[in-house]
Amino acid sequence: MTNTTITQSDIHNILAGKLSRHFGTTCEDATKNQIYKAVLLSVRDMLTDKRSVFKRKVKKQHKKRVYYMCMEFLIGRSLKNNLQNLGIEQQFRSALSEMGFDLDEIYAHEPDPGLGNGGLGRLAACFMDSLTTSNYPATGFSLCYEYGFFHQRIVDGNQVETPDTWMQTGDTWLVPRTDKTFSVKFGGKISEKWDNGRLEIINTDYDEVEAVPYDMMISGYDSEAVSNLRLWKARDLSNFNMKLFTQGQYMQAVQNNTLAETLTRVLYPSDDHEEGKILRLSQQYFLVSASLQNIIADHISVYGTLSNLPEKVAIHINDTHPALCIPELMRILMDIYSFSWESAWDTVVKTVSYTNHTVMPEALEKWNEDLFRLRLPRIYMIVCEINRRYCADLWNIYPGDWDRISRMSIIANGQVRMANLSVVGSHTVNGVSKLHSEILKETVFHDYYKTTPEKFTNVTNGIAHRRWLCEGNPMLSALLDKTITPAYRTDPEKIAEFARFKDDQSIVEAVREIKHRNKERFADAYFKKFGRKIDTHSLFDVQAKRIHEYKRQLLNVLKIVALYDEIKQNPNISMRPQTFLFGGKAAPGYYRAKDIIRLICKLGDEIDRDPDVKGRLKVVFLEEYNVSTAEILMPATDISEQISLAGKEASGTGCMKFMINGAMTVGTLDGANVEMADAVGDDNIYIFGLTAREVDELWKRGYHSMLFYRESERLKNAVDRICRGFGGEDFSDFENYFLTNQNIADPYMCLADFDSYFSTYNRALDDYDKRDEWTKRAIINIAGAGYFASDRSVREYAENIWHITPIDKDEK
Ligand code: 26W
Repeated sequence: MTNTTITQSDIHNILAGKLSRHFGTTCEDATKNQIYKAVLLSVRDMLTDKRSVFKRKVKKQHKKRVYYMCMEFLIGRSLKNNLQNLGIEQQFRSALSEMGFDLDEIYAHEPDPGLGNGGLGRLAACFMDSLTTSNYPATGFSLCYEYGFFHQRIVDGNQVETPDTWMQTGDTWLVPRTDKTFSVKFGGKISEKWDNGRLEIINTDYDEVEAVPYDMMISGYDSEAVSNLRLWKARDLSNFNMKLFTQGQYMQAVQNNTLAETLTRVLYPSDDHEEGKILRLSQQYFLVSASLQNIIADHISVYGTLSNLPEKVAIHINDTHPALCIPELMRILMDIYSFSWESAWDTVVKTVSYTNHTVMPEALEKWNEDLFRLRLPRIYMIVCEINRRYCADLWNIYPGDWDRISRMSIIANGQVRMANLSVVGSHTVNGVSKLHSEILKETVFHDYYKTTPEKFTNVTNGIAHRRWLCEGNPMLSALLDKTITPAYRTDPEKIAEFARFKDDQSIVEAVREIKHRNKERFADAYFKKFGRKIDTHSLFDVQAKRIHEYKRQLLNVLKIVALYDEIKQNPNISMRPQTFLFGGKAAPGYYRAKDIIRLICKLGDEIDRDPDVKGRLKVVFLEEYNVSTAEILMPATDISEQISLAGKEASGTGCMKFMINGAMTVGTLDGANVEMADAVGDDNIYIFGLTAREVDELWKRGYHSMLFYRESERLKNAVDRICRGFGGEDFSDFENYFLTNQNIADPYMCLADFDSYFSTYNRALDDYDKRDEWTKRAIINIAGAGYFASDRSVREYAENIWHITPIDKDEK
């Protein structure tokens, strides 16, 4: 799509104007960094203009709006996305080239802001893209972390974390709105005063922090909407000690290390276990309180009343991290707008909905009750009252059933349970894949499901296919444009039409050629960055995701070691050249995950050193896996590893990105894999291993990894080989991990699934050699991926949960 109303010379003039006004320079003299900033600022201006038109329409049409609250938005780079969405990439490319600059270099200059850990944050970013493209009135709320997700360096196999200072060049997109600040209060004392029959709540001695919004505009593809992602930054309101100042201690007067200075400093780099840190709780309240004050002020300015809040506002809490929305909205409605408890509660529940993204018990948030009370005294009171009333209701439904009531209680054993609060305070709760939503109903939320079954639903995740296919794989999307027309760009389910071409030899060859070119593109980028080569004629087998035991990078390692062992036992064996690529970061305090990285690296070194391998196997650990790397890695992939223990991966979204780029999935029946298998049929996906139910049964019967170890010679050799170590590095601890740990050996059942995995992978390897058949399967996967677009996911949320509609384009 090209926007024909803007020409190359318009862009030239805009850039010249920006360079002159902002940097006092000209197109001839500008540095690359000045050009980069001028480009970003020009695009930002265009988005601002477009947004004000859109905002006016939303207001005039009295549209219901959705506010998406999430502690993470992993947006990736924005420039290319914005230029393509606005249809002005070509004009920018030509105007810049005339000035002697290459647009691709400008793209590469943009930092990749790591405002998220992984799946949850990336999903939020994909949803903003789809909501905007589909013209829904949507706003995202998050925090403006000064330091995003850490950068990963690998030093001699060890992960070393360095700070992500994305703001140095990445803040150009941000528009500070110092006119729209709110104040957030922490701690202090609460007292109650009756005034004219009305209870007044008085908070004294609190710490006050100012929340300053930094806005990032989100463009949509060929749409009228421009959405806003509002990121809150903490600023100190009281950080000026006048007493010290008048004593002449100028530096000390401003050197107060207050909460405000640390609040939005850094993103918590862990998505696998709850740390229970007070700073994290404060971050969550800061996000929630500032955002809600903002939502309420906007609503009042349009409608002058809060009585219609649920009809005009939907608030979504993305996982439990923003769950304090529930008591905070109660506080605002009761303490500021004099709502009764009953009508405040009715309003809250009708407004708020909640998505769960994990069933891992250690990731479920629980706060120490004392800490919670100390930091958020008024919120604590409200949560207690929500809980008292809820438990009283439960008592009427389940008289005498103490066990059940204590399981469902929001506060118990000195802890405030955020998942329980989220379920109780929301009108709808959803999981992120069919299987996950069923598991929620059967396990984590079983009691609630039995009590209020109508609350529970499913929305299967999706990806922004414009970023992950159109932007990341321009050759494949050009082929789709040509064969099925560009309509799939805004109507992704149209990709299904591509299946018609699976028997067209010229298309089969074109798809294969594109895969090869994408491998070359990736190998070039890798060589430029690390100075090391990858064989582009080898099969690319990729596992890219956070490093976590349940995702089972270790199962993949066992497979590679077993293949290596085959070569060692028979050095002349014929084996197709394979490159195993791993990417992902380990939480800094997650010892086992870091050891898995070290294992992968050292195995890679050992294989590289071994002359017997003769280039047939190579293991690569990709340092610093992030959104930008993923964009070029996925189009280059032949086999996508989605091998979590069934029942553990809520959905997975990486699997969808690989699929839409024509990779074949080797995976378990977990998360979205189940629906992917339904979409393409068993012949076009490689499914192996225990099902979620079988895992459960085996667990209950008693899992003994040793039995599997003893039964399979190949597995035994692979485990033993790891335990013997590589190149002098000791990995003997894995013997304890896999086999002898008294607590529980092999907690994610790698050994139970190994044989099935190994034989399924080998079947895929054989199929890969039947080149046309393989590419036909790739075409079927591409064609089947339309359902997994986030355009479909947000439509389901809009229609079934938020009850919002797109703006009416024709109305002014
Ligand atoms: C306690 C800290 C913490 C931080 C983040 C706990 C849990 C999280 C996230 C909810 C973890 C997460 O990102 N979950 C992933 O969400 C994706 C989007 O729905 C799913 O596709 C992944 O399967 C799920 O692991």
